[in-house]
Amino acid sequence: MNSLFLLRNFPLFPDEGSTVARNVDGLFFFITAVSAFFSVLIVAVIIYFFIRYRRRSETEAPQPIEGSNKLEITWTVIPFGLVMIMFLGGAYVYFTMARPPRDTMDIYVVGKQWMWKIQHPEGNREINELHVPVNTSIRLTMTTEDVIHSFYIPDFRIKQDVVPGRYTTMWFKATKPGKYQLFCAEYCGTNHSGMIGTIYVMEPADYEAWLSGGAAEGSLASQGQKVFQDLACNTCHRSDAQGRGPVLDGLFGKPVQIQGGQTLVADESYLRESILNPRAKLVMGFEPIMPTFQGQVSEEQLLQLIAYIKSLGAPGEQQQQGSINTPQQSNQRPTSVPTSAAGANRGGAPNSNQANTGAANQTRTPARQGNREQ
Ligand code: HEC
Ligand SMILES: [Cu+2]
Repeated sequence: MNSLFLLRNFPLFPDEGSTVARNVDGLFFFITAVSAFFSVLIVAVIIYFFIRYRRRSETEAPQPIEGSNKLEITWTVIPFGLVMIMFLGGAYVYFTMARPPRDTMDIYVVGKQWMWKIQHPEGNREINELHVPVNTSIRLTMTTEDVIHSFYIPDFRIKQDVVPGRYTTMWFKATKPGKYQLFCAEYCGTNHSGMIGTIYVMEPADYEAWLSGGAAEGSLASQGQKVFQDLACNTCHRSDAQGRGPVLDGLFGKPVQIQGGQTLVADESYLRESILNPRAKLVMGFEPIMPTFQGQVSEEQLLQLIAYIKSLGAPGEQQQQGSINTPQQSNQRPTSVPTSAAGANRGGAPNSNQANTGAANQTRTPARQGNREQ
C-alpha cells in the first residue's frame, strides 16, 4: 500500500493525457534509445580495442592503415539518417504544438504570485483549477500580473512561459477524462512551489453542467462590454462610424493598416497594445487622440475587453480567425490579403485616402448586425 502510494506520486513517466503526448514521448524515447545505444557501443568498442590491439612486445611496430571508404560512408550515412529523424520528428512535434487548430475553445489565464486565475468565455472563473471538456482543442491565452511564470501540465507534455506585458498562447486536446496536475515551472518567488493546481478533464455533458453552475456575472464578452462602457471607450468607438475612433466591429482577426504603411492582423496582442499603448501603432487615417489605459485596467479586465471586441463579429468568422495568433502566422498573414481591406473598413476616417472597396465593406457589415443582436 505504502509503496504503491509512493509510486503513484512519483511516476517515472507521467500519464499520456493529450494528443501531443504520444509524439513527444515517441521522440523522447527514440533519442534516449539512440543515445544509450551509441554510448554502449562506443564504450564496448574502446574496451575491445584496448585488448585486441594492445602492444604485445616492446619492439612491435604497428601496421600502417590505408583508410576505408566503406567505413567512412557507413559512419556518415547512419548518424545522418538518425539525426534527420530527430530533426524532422522534432520539427513535426514543435509545429503541432505551436499551431493551434482552427476550431479552438479559448480560455484565458492570468498568473500572479502565487496563483493561476482562469476565465472561461462563458464567464466562469476559477483559481488554480481548470475545467475542460475531453477531446476538445483548448487554446490558452496567458499573461501575468507580476513576474514570469510558466504554465506546465506534465501529463499533457506542454509548458509555456507566461510573461508580463504580453500574451503567450498554448493549446492542447485532452484525450481522457480525469484529474491532472498543473505546475508553475518558472521560479517565481517564495511560494513558487505552492503555485500548483488541478486540470479537470470532463465529459462534454459534465462540462456543460459544470459551466451552468457558475458565471453569475454573464459571459466574458458581456463583462467586457460593461468595462467598455465604464471606461467610456464607447464615446469614441461606435458601431455607426460616427465616433472619433475606428469601428471595432468585426475587427478581430482582420488585417489592419497602420500609419507607416505596415499591415498587421488584429490578434489579442494587437488589441492589448492598442489599449495600453495606443500610439505604438496608429490606425491609418486616425489622429493619436486615444488616451492610454495603462494602469487603469487589470489584466483580467483587458481580457474581458478583448473578449468583447472579439465578439463584435459574425460568430462563424470569429471561429475561423481565432487560431491565427501564433507569431509566425501573424507575420505572414498580411501579405496574403489586400492591404486596403483594413483601411477601407474604417468608415468615418477623417483623412482616410483609402478607396472604399465594396467587397471589404461587405465582409464587415453582417458582423455589425451580429453584434447588435447579442
Ligand atoms: C478619445 C477617444 C478614444 C477613446 C476614449 C478610446 N479610443 Fe480606442 N482609438 C481611438 C482612436 C482615434 C484610435 C485610432 C488611432 C490609434 O490607433 O490610436 C483608436 C484605436 C483603438 C483600437 C485599434 C483599432 C483598430 O481598428 O485597429 C482599439 C482596439 C481601441 N482603440 C480600443 C479602445 C478601448 C478598449 C477603449 C476603452 C478602454 C478605447 N479604445 C478608448 C480613440 C479612442
Ligand atoms: Cu509562478
